[in-house]
Amino acid sequence: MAFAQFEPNYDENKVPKFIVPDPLTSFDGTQIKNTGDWSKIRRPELLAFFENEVYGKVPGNLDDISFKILEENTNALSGTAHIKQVEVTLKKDTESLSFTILMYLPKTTGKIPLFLGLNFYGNHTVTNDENVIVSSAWSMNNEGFGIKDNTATEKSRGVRINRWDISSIIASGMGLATIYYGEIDPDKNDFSDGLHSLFYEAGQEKPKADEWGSIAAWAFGLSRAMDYLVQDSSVGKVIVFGHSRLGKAALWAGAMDDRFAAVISNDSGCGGAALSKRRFGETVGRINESFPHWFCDNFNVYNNNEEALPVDQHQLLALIAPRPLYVASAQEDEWADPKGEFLSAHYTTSVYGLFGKKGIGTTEMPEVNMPIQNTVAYHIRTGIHDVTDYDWEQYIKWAKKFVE
Ligand code: GTR
Repeated sequence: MAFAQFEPNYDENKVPKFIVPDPLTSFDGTQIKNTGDWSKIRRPELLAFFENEVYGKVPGNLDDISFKILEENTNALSGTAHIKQVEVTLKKDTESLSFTILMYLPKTTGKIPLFLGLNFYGNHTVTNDENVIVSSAWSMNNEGFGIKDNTATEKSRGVRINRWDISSIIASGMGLATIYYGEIDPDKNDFSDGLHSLFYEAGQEKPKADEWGSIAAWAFGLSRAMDYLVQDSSVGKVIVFGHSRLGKAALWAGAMDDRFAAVISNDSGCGGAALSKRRFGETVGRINESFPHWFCDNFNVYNNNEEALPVDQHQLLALIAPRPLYVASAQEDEWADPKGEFLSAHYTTSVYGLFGKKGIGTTEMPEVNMPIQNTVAYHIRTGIHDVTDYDWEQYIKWAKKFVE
């Protein structure tokens, strides 16, 4: 069935009626009344569901991981920041894969809290600094960014500065670590390259139905970056951040790996923060048709069949509890269903409540540009699907409450 032929629904009156699966009722009907039962019964079964039916599981363990500092400069950003480029190499049998973490740290002493996020076009696109290495990994063609033949060049240096407010992050006393997602797994429906191929059995050409798609591979990359960050003595708490498809990856990384102190989803939409059962904007069928490599093949069962899902995305978000969680939307980003993102954050409240943490009690969406910043935070800003200085301003303000 070609889901792309269906007109996406943007009419609130046409949202189907559905029951929001209760985070505190287990699949066999057991009521979850305390954090012990949440951690022992409910959380593991939800995590297993998302692992086997949505994002797919990692099929094995690496043999080795190693880190190499490629560049270090204590006088970056006109002398205000310390920059590091660290190569992470993953090994499995005879195969290996490397990606580079670009880090900007304020020149302060002590452990620096930082945001860790994947970027879409290469580390060199988030800065004008000429020392930042231009990735040689597969890149999405983009004429405006001077990327053709899937190869990045000098021309794309700095083209995504607008999405990474590094100077405000540094001025706040926090740092930024970023990685080009294409170095972990190229974003195309082809499983011959990237992380997946390291784990194949003899003769295998693509992951099995319950094995990882690209989102889970990007999330795995974030966790391997975390393996480095936890042993870097200058790094404190790490907040995993992501926009759009990379917001989906940040959420999955945060759910799987509790070393991430907090999680930020910026406009992550379908398969991210938004409730699938609302079928508003992008739907499960649409996303699986447009991006067949993002989720595991088992997720196709729910194409145009969201009512059959025994879970919804608020339960992915709840897996992050009791750690701080920020969900953000943009007013003009209807494709990502801002209301579905908001409600999803709201429906985690009972789980955060078990831990004595404050979620979002109301089902009423806040006005635009009026953030709610509890342990669970939410804002909808004016504008389009993007990451803006306004978004960073909110994330920094919120993060400062718990990182020190
Ligand atoms: C869109 C996709 C969304 C979102 C977005 C992005 O085409 O339908 O789910 O992930 O791409 O990553 O920018």
